[in-house]
This record gives sequence, C-alpha cells and structure tokens, in this order.
Amino acid sequence: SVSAESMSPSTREHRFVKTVHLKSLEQQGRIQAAIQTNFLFRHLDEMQHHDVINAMTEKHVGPNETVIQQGGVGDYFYIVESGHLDCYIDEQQITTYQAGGSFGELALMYNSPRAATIVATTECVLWALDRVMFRGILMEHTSAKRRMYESFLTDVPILASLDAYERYKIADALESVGFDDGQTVIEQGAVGNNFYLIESGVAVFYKTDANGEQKEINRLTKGAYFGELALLNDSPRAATVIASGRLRCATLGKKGFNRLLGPVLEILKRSSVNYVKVMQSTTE
Ligand code: 1OR
Ligand code: 1OR
Repeated sequence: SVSAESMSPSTREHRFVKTVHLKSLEQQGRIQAAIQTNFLFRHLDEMQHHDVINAMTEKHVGPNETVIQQGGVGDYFYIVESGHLDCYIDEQQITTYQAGGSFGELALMYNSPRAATIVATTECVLWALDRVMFRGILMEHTSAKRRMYESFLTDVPILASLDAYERYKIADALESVGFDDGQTVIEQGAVGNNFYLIESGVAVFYKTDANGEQKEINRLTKGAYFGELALLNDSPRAATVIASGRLRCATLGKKGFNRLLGPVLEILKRSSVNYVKVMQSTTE
C-alpha cells in the first residue's frame, strides 16, 4: 500500500492502491443488488460504488462453516448475497444474517479483535471486501458519522441503557435536520413518519384544545426526544412542534425507530403515560 505522507487528502484516488478483481456483468449485477439496501453504501458516489464492486471477491461457504471467529484478527468485511448465517457472542446467539445483510465491519474499523463468531447455517454466497479497500472506500463516511453522533448519543438519557454498538447502529441511521426560528417541525393531527432527538436549540410544543385554542404545553432542549407517540401508537401527531430559534435534530425514520430502538421501546411507552398525567393535572 501507499505511505500516508504521499497521500493527497483531496483526491481519494491517490490515497490507496485499488484492488480490481474482474467480474462479469452478471456478478456486478448481483453485488449491486446485495449492496443496494446496505447502509454502509448509501452515501457512496458512483465512482466509489464502482471501486467497491471491483474490489469484492466471491466466497462460498456451507452449513456449519465458520466465517468469522470471535477474538480473531479482522481481514474481510462481508455482504450476504444468499443463504443464512448465525452470529454468536460467547456462545450466545445475538442475531442472524440473510441476503443484503453485512457483518465484520467492527474489527476493520477499530482495529479490534472480532467481536462475534459468524457461522453459516446454509449454503451461502458472500461478497468479501478486504481491510485495505474497506478502510479506503467505506470508512470515511461511516466513521465520520459515528464520531459525529457518538458523544451526543452518549448524553441522551433515553439511550443510556444501550451499549456502544447499539448506539453506533443508531448513529449510522440518523439524519440531521435543521429548522429556523418559527418553523414547524410537526403538525398536530398529521401522520407521523419520524422520531426526533434534539441536538441543539429549543422545541416548543402546542396543543389545540376543544375550543380550537392553541396552547403551549411543553418546551424541550438538547438530549430530549419527541415524535415517538405517533410511531408507538400509530396515531395522529398529538401536538404541534415549532422551533424557537435555530433548532437542530437528529431523526430516525419509522423503520429505524422500530428496529434500532427495540430495547428502549418499553421505556418510551411507559414514559408516554406521563403526558396523560400532565394533561390531567393541568385540566384539574
Ligand atoms: P467484527 O469485525 O467484530 C464480528 O466481527 C461481527 O459481528 C461484528 O464485526 C459485527 O459486524 C457483528 N456486538 C458486536 N458485533 C456484532 C454485534 C454486537 N452484532 C453483530 N455483530 N451486538 C452487541 C451485543 C452486546 C449485537 C447488537 C445488535
Ligand atoms: P407525536 O408523535 O404525537 C408530537 O408528535 C409530539 O409532541 C409527541 O409525539 C410527543 O413526543 C411530544 N402531550 C403530547 N405530546 C407531547 C407532549 C404532551 N409534550 C411533548 N409531546 N404533553 C406535555 C407533557 C409535559 C401533555 C399536554 C397536555
């Protein structure tokens, strides 16, 4: 590979030597399909996409074959084209993978031992990307995002019970959105598609009562969340949310909300009872 000193920071092309494994159009199509739904590849430009496809090698494994051994050294990152695999940590099954899934990024990103063991349960076709190419093409974006959200997510009380890896997964899925003073973030009665964490600024909550009067009911700042009710209950938005000054939020879509906040959904549900309590006490 190329020494760090000779790498130009502005042009990706000169920073590492690209591996090219020639592929048929048919193979390229299959990789394309496998990486399409994968978050790690979402932000790549066409050039980077092309580089990834070029660099991948096809690997076939059979039932009971170990692809990754916990504690081992990280060599490849894998995308599943077909088949099923199980993921274990200390003999305990953590998750499973199937077409479109991916694993083996942690050891490559953090130069750490493999955090889990991955075993095929059926015949599998995998696409493997070696460490150098993985770091060269993919890591920039992913790690930048994880770094960006890392300290913020650690300070969000509702996520306190999650472990670092679960927070990384959330960081991968978050999108930041900004609102100007007075701009509406959520409209009472609307259909809800997003969950919000406040990164900075103030969100003001209003509710229209039976007489059609709009009243301020709440104010939240950094580290707080909102927009969970509509997603939890499949209900219309319970309040209008407006930015007071510049407001920055990190948002999760409905899918990400259900998939990534699984461990805290119960806490969110229990906490939402407080809204009703507050409502009762204010109407007394
Ligand atoms: P790796 O390179 O460490 C094992 O090799 C892979 O298992 C790892 O990358 C991840 O891609 C994958 N904690 C750590 N690694 C996990 C986890 C995990 N789930 C999948 N992998 N979890 C935390 C358990 C305390 C599970 C979180 C859902
Ligand atoms: P949502 O998806 O319904 C509006 O969209 C969000 O405003 C809602 O989720 C909550 O996250 C947030 N009552 C209802 N929703 C509230 C309230 C609230 N405060 C914030 N939200 N009350 C204020 C409690 C201090 C009760 C008002 C009577």
